[in-house]
Amino acid sequence: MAEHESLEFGKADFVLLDNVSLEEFMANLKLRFEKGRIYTYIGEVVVSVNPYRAMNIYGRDTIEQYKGRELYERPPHLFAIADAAYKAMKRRNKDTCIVISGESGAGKTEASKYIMQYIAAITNPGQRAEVERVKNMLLKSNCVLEAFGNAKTNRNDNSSRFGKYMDINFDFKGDPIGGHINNYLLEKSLRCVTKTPHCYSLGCLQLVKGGPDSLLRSLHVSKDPTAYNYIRVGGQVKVRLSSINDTADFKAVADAMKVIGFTAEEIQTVYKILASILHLGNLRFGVDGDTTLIENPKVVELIGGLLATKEESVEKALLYRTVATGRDVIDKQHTAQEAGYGRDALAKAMYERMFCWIVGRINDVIEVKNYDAKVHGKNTVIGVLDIYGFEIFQNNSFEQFCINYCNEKLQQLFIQLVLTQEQEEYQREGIPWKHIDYFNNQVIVDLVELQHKGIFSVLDEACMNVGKVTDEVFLQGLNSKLAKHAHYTSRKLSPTDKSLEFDRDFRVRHYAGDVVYSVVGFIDKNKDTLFQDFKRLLYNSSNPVLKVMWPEGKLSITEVTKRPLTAATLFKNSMIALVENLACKEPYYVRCIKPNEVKSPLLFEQERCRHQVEYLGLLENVRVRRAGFANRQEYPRFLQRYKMISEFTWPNHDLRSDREAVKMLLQSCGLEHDVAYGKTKVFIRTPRTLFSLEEQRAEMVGRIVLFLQKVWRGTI
Ligand code: AD9
Ligand code: MG
Repeated sequence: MAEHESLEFGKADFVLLDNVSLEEFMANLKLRFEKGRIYTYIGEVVVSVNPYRAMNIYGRDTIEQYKGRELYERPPHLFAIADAAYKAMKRRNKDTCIVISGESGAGKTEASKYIMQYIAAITNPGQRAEVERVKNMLLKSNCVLEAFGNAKTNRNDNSSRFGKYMDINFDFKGDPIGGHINNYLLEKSLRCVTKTPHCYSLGCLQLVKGGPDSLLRSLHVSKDPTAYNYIRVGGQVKVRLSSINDTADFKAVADAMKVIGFTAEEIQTVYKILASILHLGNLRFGVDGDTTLIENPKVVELIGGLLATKEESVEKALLYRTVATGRDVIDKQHTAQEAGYGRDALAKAMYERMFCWIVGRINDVIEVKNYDAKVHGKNTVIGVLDIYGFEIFQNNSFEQFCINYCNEKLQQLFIQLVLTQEQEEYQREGIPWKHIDYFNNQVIVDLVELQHKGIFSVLDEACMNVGKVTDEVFLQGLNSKLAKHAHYTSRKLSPTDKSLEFDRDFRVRHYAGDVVYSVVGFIDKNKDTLFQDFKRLLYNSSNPVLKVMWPEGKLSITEVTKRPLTAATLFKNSMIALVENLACKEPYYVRCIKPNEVKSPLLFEQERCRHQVEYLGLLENVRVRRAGFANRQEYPRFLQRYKMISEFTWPNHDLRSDREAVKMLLQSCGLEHDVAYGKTKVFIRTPRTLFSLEEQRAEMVGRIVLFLQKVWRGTI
C-alpha cells in the first residue's frame, strides 16, 4: 500500500490530486510514466500510457499478487481491473465487460491480451482438461486473428484493421467454458490492394517472406515480395521491423491454426487464397481493337489452379459481366479499366470472406457446448472489447470515417455509463449533488447516424440514385443538408479554410479532433458491390472450403434482384448492437494514452498527451469521481468486510438495520466526516478513508488470527 501516494511515484489515483487541474493531472501522468508506473486509476477506470518497452510486470508472480484482491489493495494494474470484472461476475452472477479505448497505437490490443492472459491464469484451479482446452483456444485465436486482421500503418506497426469484441463464457464455478468473437468491418481496401503507402497486408506478406520453400513452390509464389503489386508500394516493399521474424511468425500462425482445429485442407485453402490474391494483383489488362484481353494469361492459369476453377471461367469472370436485360441474359465485355476495378474488388472480397470465415471457424470451435443451465446454473460472460482506435491519416476515406464513428459511439457509451449514470446514482440514493458539466458528443453521433439527416443516410441516398451516382453527388447532399451543422464543414462551405485543400474534402469536428475526409471512393466502398460473376466463379470451385465462403454464388443472374444493405448501414447496425450489448453489462474501462508518435519509451510529448487527456474526458471523470465518491458499497457487503473493526458490529450487530450499523462503525473509527449514507449503499468520498479502513481491518484480522492460534494451541 506504500505506493498510493508518494513524492517519488506520484498519486496512484487521480482522485487523490490536491487540485483537479489539467496541469496537476499532466504532471502526475508524466511523473508516473517516467518512473515506469504506466497505470493510474480514476476510481475504477485504469488510465494506461503505452510504455513502448517490455515491462516486467505481467509475470506469474504479479498475477499472484492481484488474484482475488480488491482494486485498491495493490498498485494500479490491468490485472486489478480484470480481477474486478471477474469477481463482480462471479460474486453477483452478473455479465461484465472491459472496454478498452484510446487512439491508434495507444496499447489497446496489448492490454486486451494481458487481460485475457490474466483471466486464463487465475481460472480453472482444478485443471479440468476441457477448460484448459478452451483457454488455450481463446489465447491462440488472438495470434491467428492478428495475422490476418492487423497491418502496419504509419501510426502503429501492428495496427488492428478490424474491431474485435470477444465474449468469454464462464460456468457456475467461474471457469471458462467457451467464447464468441464478433468482428467488425475489416479495413480491407487498404489491406491488400493498397495504393497508399501506409499499410500492407500481414497475411500475404507473411506468406511470401515466411512460408517454407516447398509451400511457396506449390503455390507458384516467389520469395521476392517486390514481385507482387499488392505488397509493393511505389516500387519498394515496406520493410518490416527487424525484430519481426517472418519465418517464426508464419510457423506460429500455422501452429495456432492447427491447435484451434483447422484441418490441413482448410489451412492449405487459406494459403491458396492468399497466393491467388497476390497473383491477381499482377494481372494486366489491355485492348486489341474492340476486345479487352489479359496480357499475362499464364497468371490466369495459376489462379485457376489455386482456386480449383477452370482457367476459362476465371478469364471470363474477369473480362465479362453477365447482365439480364428483360428476359435475355447477355455477356457484356468490360473495358480494361473496369476489368482492373473488378480484379481489385475480387481480391479485396476474397480476403474479407476468408477473414470472416476464419472468425466463423474459430467461433465453431470455441462456442459453449454441452452446457445445461438447468443443471449447472447460469453461465455468465466477460466481454473484452478491442477495437481500432481513433485515427487521422494524410488521406482519410470511408474506413477512417467508420472507425472514427465507432470511437464516437464508444465515447458516448463512456459518457452514458461513467459520467451520467454516476450522477444518476447519487440522485437515486438521495445523496446531495451538484451537477458537473462535460462535453457530450451525442451531437456528433447524430451527425453521422441520424435517420434521413445523418452522413450515413445522405450517403445511402446518393448510392440509391439512378443514373448519376458519384462521390460529388454525395458531397452536394452533405453540403445541402448539413450546411449549418456546427461539427460539419466542407471546402465549398468554408472556401478560405486552409485545412480543406481539395474540392472533394469535408471535415468533421470529432470529439477527438478535426478530421478532413476525402469523398473519393465513398460511394464505391459503401455499395461494396462485387460482380455476381465472381461470386458464381468461386461458388463453383471444386474446393469445398472455398465454396462455402461464397454461398450466394448459387443464385442465377435472374434471381439476384434484392439490393443488399450498404456497408455504412451494416456498420451502423453492428455498432448500435454492440453498444446495446455493452450497455447491459457492468462495464470496466481502460483508457489508453499514446505518449509519442515515434514509439519511444522515453518521450512524453506533453501536448499530445494533454490532447488525449482532454478528449477522453479524463479530467471530467476525475471531477465527477471526486465531487462524488471514490467508492460505494452496499451495506451488507461493507459490514461483511469491515465489521471486525468495531465492537458495535463484531461479530454481529444488534442495531435496527445494516445502515445503522455501518453508521456506528464509521463513527467509532472517526471516519464519518468522509462518507454519505445512501438508501442502499454507503458512499466513501476519498480513497484515503478506504485505505484507512483496509489498514484497520488488516490489523484486526492479524489479531484475530493470533488469538485463534492461541486458542488452538491451548495457551488461552
Ligand atoms: V490500433 O488502434 O489497433 O492501431 P492499439 O491496439 O491501441 O492500436 P497496440 O496494442 O497494437 O495499439 O500497441 C502498439 C504497440 O505499442 C505494440 O505493438 C507494442 O510495441 C507497444 N505496447 C503497447 N502496450 C504495451 C505494453 N503494455 N508493454 C509494452 C506495449 N509495449
Ligand atoms: Mg489494436
